[in-house]
Formats: sequence, structure tokens, C-alpha cells
Amino acid sequence: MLCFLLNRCQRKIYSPKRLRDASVVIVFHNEAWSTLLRTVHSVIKTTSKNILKEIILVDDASTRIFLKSDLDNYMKKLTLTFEIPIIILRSKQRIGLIKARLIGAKSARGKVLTFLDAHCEATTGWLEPLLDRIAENHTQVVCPVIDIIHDETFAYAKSFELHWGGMNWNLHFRWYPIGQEDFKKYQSLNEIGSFRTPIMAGGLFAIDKEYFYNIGAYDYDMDIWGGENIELSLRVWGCGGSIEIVPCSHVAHVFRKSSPYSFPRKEGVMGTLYTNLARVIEVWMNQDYKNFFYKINPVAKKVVYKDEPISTNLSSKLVNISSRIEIKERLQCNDFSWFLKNVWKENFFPTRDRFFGKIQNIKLGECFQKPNTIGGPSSVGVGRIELEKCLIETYAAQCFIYTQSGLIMTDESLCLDVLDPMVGSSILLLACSQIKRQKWRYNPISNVVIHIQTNLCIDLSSTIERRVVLNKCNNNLSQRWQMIPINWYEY
Ligand code: UD2
Ligand code: MN
Repeated sequence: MLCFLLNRCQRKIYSPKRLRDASVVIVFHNEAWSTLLRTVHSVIKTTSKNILKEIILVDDASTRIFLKSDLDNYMKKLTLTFEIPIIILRSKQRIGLIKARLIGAKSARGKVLTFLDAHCEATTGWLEPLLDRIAENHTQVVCPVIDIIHDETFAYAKSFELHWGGMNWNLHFRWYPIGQEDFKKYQSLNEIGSFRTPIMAGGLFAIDKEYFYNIGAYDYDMDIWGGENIELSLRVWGCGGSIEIVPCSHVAHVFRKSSPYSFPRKEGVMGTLYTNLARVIEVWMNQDYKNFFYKINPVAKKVVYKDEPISTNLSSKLVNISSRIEIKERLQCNDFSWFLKNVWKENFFPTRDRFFGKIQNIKLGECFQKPNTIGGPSSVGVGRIELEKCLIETYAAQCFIYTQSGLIMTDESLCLDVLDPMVGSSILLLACSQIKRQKWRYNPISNVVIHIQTNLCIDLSSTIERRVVLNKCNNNLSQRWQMIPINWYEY
């Protein structure tokens, strides 16, 4: 009877012999006392001792006094009380989270490395399912579902389980609804219903320690913050591993509106981030995608090439990436095109067999534009497609993809869509969901865009200026659209 009341996560029994022990590594710079302790206490409270080897705290040159001897003393007491080793390592210089994690990893004695940010709350049973998936296959990198600790009330809130991680055209991490194929598999795939994710959020994950070093740990030349999760994700997938989200494992995290710490580089947060991202581009993108990303992200291009043209001559670059290229060659890793085709089929990146460019109304001469109120950092909202003056240079908000399966999409996994499709309905950009309602057929001779489900055409509204709507097809000039391709693969 009880069995019926328990969900599949609660029903699952883990054999302790199968699970290898984990070192939990938490790096911090000037973290608040309360959030740091919430993290440590929650780990102690929710993790059974036989799978927790130790907790390693790495202080990345914090300047807050209470993070020094007060923290030492507090953790000594905790170690004695709970008989779980809590080790504090300190860096004299500010080295950033990537190098700090490497310090923690190096001294870890557990077989599995489990990284957490310093403002988390682990929940009961969070670690077993992660270790179980690694026991199944040591090349699986696993993430818990990341719940939300409210950044003002610090209340715990559950987040969506059926989201996976991706990235946008700026190589920024984003949550998107899980791909359809994987969604179907999710319920039945394995006992604890884990599912794949193309990219991981980066802060909370577990990885077999030996595997972590085999595939090249982290890129040591990445500074302070950002991009390392994209790099690790492309590397794991590309070099034969996989990344999963395990819905039986929940850990909450404080998503802060802005960084509470300073960025020591003179270029600030963006300069730091794009220097790291340029390394991702240089190592993992084939020439086509290098050109695409530099076109969309001129800041990243400047970091590597200043005002010079993009060349294939490595020595002309500001950053040395040869050791990372060596790893890629040693492991014979696949690159980004392979990743898009095999790991992230639902992606919204240009490919050679898709149209990529502007969509211009022939009567008005203006182009489709993504409204800038949607697709922000955390939300993929609803918005009407806009018409604006067509820009000559590559402007991401005016770039659209038309796929062979009939989707018209743009950055942030947004698809041309229409709610209640009928004459007069507004054309919107909504989260791509692979439903029939989002399918369109473009006729390059008559220049009409037909909504497949209703056989109606995309038209300009006759009453509201610059409003794009569905209408009966009538061959009027206002229903004619030019798809103007952009050479995304050339710089
Ligand atoms: C996300 C990740 C984070 C990391 C980052 C990209 C989650 C929940 N968080 O941003 O782990 O992958 O993306 O790099 O997925 N820290 C240092 N030294 C520094 C800067 C930060 O030790 O110079 C620590 C910081 O105290 C924290 C951790 O690194 O414990 C992550 O930093 P964050 O919380 O500012 O990153 P977040 O959550 O915005
Ligand atoms: Mn964080």
C-alpha cells in the first residue's frame, strides 16, 4: 500500500555497495555567512556518511573577516560534531571559480567530485541518484534539478523539472523546455527518469573524478567567472560522454540579480566573460561557427583578434589554446556541428541546410524583428513579431532561421506562432514546441508564407500599422515576403 503513495524517487532503493563516495567541493569569494552555512549544513543533514567522503571549501581570496578564523573554528566544531571532514583551502590571490574548483578537485579523496555553489540548499536524497547514474556509467556527468532560493525572502521554491539547458547565440546559458524526443523517453528511459541536457548550468553537478581528469578537467586559462560550463558541456558530449539532469535529485540555489563581488579585470564582467567565451569558440567551433559567433558577438572577436581579420594562424591570437586543442585531438572529439546534429536536434542555430537571414515585407520594405522584451535572461515570454527598418549589418534580432521541417525560428528558441489561428490573428514569437501550429511553408516564387495548419497567409494588418497577422491568401503585395539570406559562415 505504502508503495503506491511513494513516487518513483522515494521507491528507489540504492545499493550502498554500488555507489562510490563523493567529495563535495564548494568554492566561494566573499560569500555571506548565512548562505555558506546553509549550504554546508544542508549537505551534512541530507547526505548519508557512507557516501560523503568530505566537504572541501575553497576560499578564493575573500576579504570578509568572518570568512577567516571564525569560519575555521566553526567548521572544526562541525567536523567533530558530525564526524564528516570539512576542509578549508585558501587561495592567497583571487583566482576565480574555475581555478578555485581545480584546487578543490586536486585535493579531493572521494571517487566522485560534486560541485556546489556556496549559496545552495541540498535536499533529502539529493546525492544518491547522482552517484547511481555515475555508477551506471562513469562517463555520465549528472546535475540535480536546480530549485530556487528567493533572493530576498530566502524561501525555497521548486522549479520546473522538464527544462533542459542550452545556450543562445551569445553563448549564454539558458533553460529551455526539454526536447520532444527526450520528453517521450523521459518517463520510461530508466528507473529514476533522468534525461539528457545539451548544456549544463555549471554550478551544481557530479562527475567521476578520474573521468574529469581524463577529459581535461577545466580550461585552466579561463578567468574568474563564466563560460566554463559551456566548454565542459561541449567537451563532455563531443568526446564521448553525456550530461544528464536527474529529477530525483533537487538542490536549490540563490539566483542573484547581480554579482555580489567585483571583477578584478579592467574590462569588468563582460570582458572576463567574453575572453572565456572566445576560448570556447576557438577550441570547439569549426570555422563556420567561429565566423557565426564572431559575427553575432563582435566583443568576443575583439578579444582574440583585436581589429585584425580572423585568421587560421594560431600565433596571431591573444590567447593560447594549444593545450586545449591537444586534448580535443587526443580524445578525437566531435565538434559543434556534430553536437547540434546529434545532441541538440531542437537547436535554433544556423546550419548549411537551413535558411538564415532577414525576412522582409515587399510592400513595406521592413523586416521581421524579435521584440527585445522577450527572451531575457530568465524568461522566454510571448511577444508579437515586429517590423522595423532592415539593417544592413548582421543584427541578431532581425535574423531568422527557416528549417526544412517548416519552423521559422530565432535566437532563444523562439518560433513564429499564432494562438487561435484564424483570419486576423497576430503573428507571435513563442517558445518552440515542435507542434504543427508552428509550421510554415515559404514559396520563393510567389513569396508567400503559408501557415500550414490553416492554409492562411502572413499579411500586414489593414487596420493597425506594422501589425503582422494571418489572412486569406490573395496575392496582394502586403502578403509577399523576401527571405534575404545572410552568409553566417563567412566573416
Ligand atoms: C552560474 C553557475 C556557476 C558558474 C557560472 C559560470 C549555477 C547555479 N551557477 O553562475 O557555478 O558555473 O554560472 O561561470 O549553475 N566564485 C569564486 N571566485 C570568483 C567568482 C565566483 O570563488 O572569482 C564562487 C562564488 O562564490 C560561487 C561560485 O563561484 O560560490 C559561482 O559563482 P556565482 O554564484 O556568482 O555564479 P552564478 O550562480 O551566477
Ligand atoms: Mn551561484
